[in-house]
Amino acid sequence: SPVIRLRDYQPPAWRVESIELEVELDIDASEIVARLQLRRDPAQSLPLRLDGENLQLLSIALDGRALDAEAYRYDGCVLEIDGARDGSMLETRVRVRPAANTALEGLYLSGPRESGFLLTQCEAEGFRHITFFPDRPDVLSTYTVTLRADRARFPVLLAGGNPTGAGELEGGRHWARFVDPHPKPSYLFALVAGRLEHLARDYRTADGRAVQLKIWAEADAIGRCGYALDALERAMRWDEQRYGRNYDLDVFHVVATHDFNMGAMENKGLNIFNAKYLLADPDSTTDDEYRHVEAVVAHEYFHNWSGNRVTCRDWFQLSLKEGLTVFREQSFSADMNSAPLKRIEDVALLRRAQFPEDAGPLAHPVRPAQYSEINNFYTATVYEKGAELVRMLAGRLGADGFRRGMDLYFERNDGRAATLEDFLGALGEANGTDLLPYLAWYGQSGTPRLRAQGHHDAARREYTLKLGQHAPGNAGPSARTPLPIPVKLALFASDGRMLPLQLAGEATDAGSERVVVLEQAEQALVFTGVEAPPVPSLLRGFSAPVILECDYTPAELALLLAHDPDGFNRWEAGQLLAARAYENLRDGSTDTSLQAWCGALARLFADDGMDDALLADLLTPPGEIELAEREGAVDPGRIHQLRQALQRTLAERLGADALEQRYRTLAARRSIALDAASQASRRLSRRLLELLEACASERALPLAAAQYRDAPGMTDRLAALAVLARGQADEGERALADYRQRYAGNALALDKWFAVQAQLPGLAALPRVMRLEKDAAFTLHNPNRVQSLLGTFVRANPSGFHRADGAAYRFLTERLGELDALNPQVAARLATAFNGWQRLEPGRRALAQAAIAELAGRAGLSRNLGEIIGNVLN
Ligand code: HT7
Ligand code: ZN
Repeated sequence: SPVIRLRDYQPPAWRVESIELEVELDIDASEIVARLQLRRDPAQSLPLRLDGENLQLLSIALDGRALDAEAYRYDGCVLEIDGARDGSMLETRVRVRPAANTALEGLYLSGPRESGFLLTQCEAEGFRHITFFPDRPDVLSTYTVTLRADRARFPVLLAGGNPTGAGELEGGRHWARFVDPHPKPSYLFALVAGRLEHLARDYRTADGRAVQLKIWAEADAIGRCGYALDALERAMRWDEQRYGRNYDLDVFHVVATHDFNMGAMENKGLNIFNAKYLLADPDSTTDDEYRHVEAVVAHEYFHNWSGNRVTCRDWFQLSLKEGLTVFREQSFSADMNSAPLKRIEDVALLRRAQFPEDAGPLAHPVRPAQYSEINNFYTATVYEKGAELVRMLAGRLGADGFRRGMDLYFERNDGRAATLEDFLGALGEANGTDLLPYLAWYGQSGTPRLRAQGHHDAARREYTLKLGQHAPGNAGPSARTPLPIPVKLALFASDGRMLPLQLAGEATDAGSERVVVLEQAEQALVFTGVEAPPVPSLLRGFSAPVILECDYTPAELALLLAHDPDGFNRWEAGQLLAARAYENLRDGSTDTSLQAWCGALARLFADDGMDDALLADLLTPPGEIELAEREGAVDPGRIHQLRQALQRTLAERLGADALEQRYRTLAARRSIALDAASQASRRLSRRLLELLEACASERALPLAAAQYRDAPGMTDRLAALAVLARGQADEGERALADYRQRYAGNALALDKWFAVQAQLPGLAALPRVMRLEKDAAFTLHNPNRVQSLLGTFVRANPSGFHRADGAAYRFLTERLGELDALNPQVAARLATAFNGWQRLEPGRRALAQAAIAELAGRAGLSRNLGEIIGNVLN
């Protein structure tokens, strides 16, 4: 399939000033009339070419005259039309088949045909599945949309924009019209039609606009939309206060669907959400999920400015909207919850999802240079690493400078399709500084390494910190120039005090924390007035997305773990120490990391002043995926066993009695309250139960059984279920059966039932997954269900998926074949589980390679799956 390259970008030869859409909605066959007001770029002479896929062309007219068959050509992808001029009006009429659309791209049916509703998904290139159009983000048009449908079957008709009229038609049909005055690209178009209920709230923007907020869901779910509505209001206020951004239409609709390929979609005025990120109630939603709902609601809302008002020139600039919006979402969540915990969560995700992506055959720059299927580039690199790059820029400019830069960016690019250069240019110009050196971060793949080495000169009372950077092997040719790497740092005395920082040659001291931007390959910092060898705390708050190489001793890490007031770096020191402790167990090496880690945590465990949630995170060693990143020849089964042994050692050091006692104290105050302290207490209680499971499962299992029975909400219930399921006794099966029955009608809760079992470690996992596929509730047609069972198994259960006999590799390729025929986007995402196979130990590597090669050799793979499998294999 053709490769699209950034360097080949050409502005559109034809633009569409305005579009009028008339849609006759029906489950099996909907008809769409589109009238495009065309503008030709006088500098180009290309014929009019419109994208269109899976469209049955019914009629076509140019400037009011039906076109002869010779005047246009349609090859199934592109419609080429002769005779169009600047100012021409093109009218097409097409038919599409929503109920047969299993790819969930374009116009499709969510739910059963008798009761489900119709909706659209257009990003990235779904609009071409609805009508003929230049389906690229730099063609911005105003939209007038008229929907018509049977009133009884489709009582609610929605499209993005302000409602301008509605009425009855003959034969029980009705219509509704929407006008969106803000020019937008086609990927932001949306419509929804069906039997939906809503929850409404009046909102007044800071600049005085009265807005109706409406959340729509099916009748059985509307009672679970209140939390999202509150979150939306918080997000709108926050964007006004933090960025001075106001909402700009009279209505803002949000719709929940159970059938969605991604998390949510920021269509102008009509956001559509995967129900998983919108519905929430204590009985079926965990604390983590509540926070995700708040974050995703905010993320999609924030896109109204970072994405919609200022959109992307082309899909290579995807991180311009996604990295920026993730950063905005992260800042919002940090403000609404705990900032250090949020930072820990975000960095843990980066390490779990983005670092492995960046280290393997799917690595690509935040701004890729080429793709064959754009849907494959909605990646952790574009989103999460992209957000880290914005965070570095924001840190570099400071809060006021960043706000000034963002104001200029929005002002200058409002109503435009922009580039990353526009973004860096505005941020820099507003601050009288050149940020273009940061562009290098966007153009290279791989995670850079930062090397730090300290030397103390007692006689001179000086501490010299040498910093150096090097690009990883896969960074590409642009990696020869050094990157600007902001290193936030502090120095600690051996008693845990932070030292004042005085750089040689600088007049004033700069407090006890500062940011140094490493701009060369190497740089030495000399701190004066340092009496004794200090312990450096580097990259505080994870100030740059790099891998730090620093030869800390176990005692130095233990000191940071005990004293660093930067919550993130404290956790980081614990993670490093835990990784070293893991190596102690793995290699039988004799350094003192294991004792240092356990000892430091035992002291924190006994410290009454510790925050429960931070303590829970500190008591959690790096996950199996992160540990695998540090290995040469990966044996996931052994990593699992060693990590279990590490947890057992820690748990024994803390003591089963102490764990149980603390657990019981927390259990006695169980509630469903969502305040920070209640969430923190549930988080710690879960961790303590797991540690008890590791060292004394005979004591943990009865506690888990009682917790499952008495849990006031899903957080406690699911935590207990996971422990019971791992315990494998009858009690576990009984709890699973009870849960299955209790939540039979609740799709999101059932997803968790599948996921808990898909995570059971080792050889038991594959047969369990295959048995679960036969459950009446399992289907390959629903992306959430596929993710909960198959996605969890292949991506979050390394010891289960990477069985030594390779059976799970063949299982996955079989399912990928079936899934690809239904939904190529979902198949391609699942296939990324093969990423990293080259680093497996030889036996598994050969089996994985054989399975992937067999799949790659099959005829008829989609472009989505074909590209991922082709890249993974190489
Ligand atoms: N901007 C949205 C991306 C999205 C998407 C992309 C491809 C296929 C289906 C999709 N659904 C949503 C999500 C976001 O980042 O806000
Ligand atoms: Zn987004």
